[in-house]
Amino acid sequence: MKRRDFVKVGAVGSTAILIESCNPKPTKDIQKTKTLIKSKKIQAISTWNFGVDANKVALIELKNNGTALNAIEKGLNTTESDASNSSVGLGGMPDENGLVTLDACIMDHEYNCGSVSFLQNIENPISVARKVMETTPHVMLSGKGAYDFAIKNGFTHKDLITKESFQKWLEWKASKEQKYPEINHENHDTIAMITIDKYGHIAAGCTTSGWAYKLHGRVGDSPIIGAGVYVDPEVGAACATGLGEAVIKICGTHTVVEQMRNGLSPSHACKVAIERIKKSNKDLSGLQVGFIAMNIEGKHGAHSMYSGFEYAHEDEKESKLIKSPYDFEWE
Ligand code: SD4
Repeated sequence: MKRRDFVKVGAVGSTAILIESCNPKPTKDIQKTKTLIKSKKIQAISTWNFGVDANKVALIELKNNGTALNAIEKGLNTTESDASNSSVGLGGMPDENGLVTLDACIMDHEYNCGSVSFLQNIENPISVARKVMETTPHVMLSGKGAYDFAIKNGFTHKDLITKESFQKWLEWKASKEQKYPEINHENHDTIAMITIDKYGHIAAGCTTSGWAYKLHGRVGDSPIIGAGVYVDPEVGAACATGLGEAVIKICGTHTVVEQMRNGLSPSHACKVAIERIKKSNKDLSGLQVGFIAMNIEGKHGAHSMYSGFEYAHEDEKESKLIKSPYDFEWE
């Protein structure tokens, strides 16, 4: 063998070894996780008071033996298509240019996830996110690419701004200061949901038009896996709402899930993430963030920075709105 050939073989050989050590052969560990889910009690939790209606739709799906993932999609579609809700999908508050730009993501019990960001003119971004997850090798599509993908997959182009939100935007545009509205209990955006189905599978998702009057092109935490939503079938799931910039900085929902892995209850885990947000932001005024979480035993909880955050819970017995524990009073 010539030296040149040896170098060639050697290089290929070492690359092969390197690739193998970076990507060890799949073990049975992932399969093990499927049996770790302890609760088969069907239930849904979701953010804010509009979560009540979304949970209802999710529970119908779950009662009909539907999957946790279908329940997430159908539940969140309800809020997206509700024009009276000014913060998700149709009727969502626009950005500074008067354009409604949407973020959404979805994740199942096998670490599969899909997401869209900065998507315009599509009413149901959570369904597009699911399509990304199920039909492409990617996790996230953005902007025009996400829109083209949606149209190619049968979604229809729709004008999402309503007369009311356009009027409010005109008033904001005419105002001297053009300040961003604070995200609080009167002015909130995201619907995020966690479900468990009768097979003991857990799933989560969220969908939003984001921060009203944001800079054109701004993307929040909601389409970012580990920030707006995270699911680990060995542990549980978490979702975030509130000021996305603060959530991204601490990988919010991943942080919550890791705290549950360490043995904390869902609400305690959410509280730890809020503590991190306190540490990582000098100015906490108006910085509302709320987390919801559910573990694989089906226990759920929440914690927020300020008062006013609530989440909806529904199982086969009842539907209720639960006030989240918080650290500061919203004044
Ligand atoms: C965002 N987290 O775009 C979203 C907004 C939100 O309640 O959740 N508001 O930053």
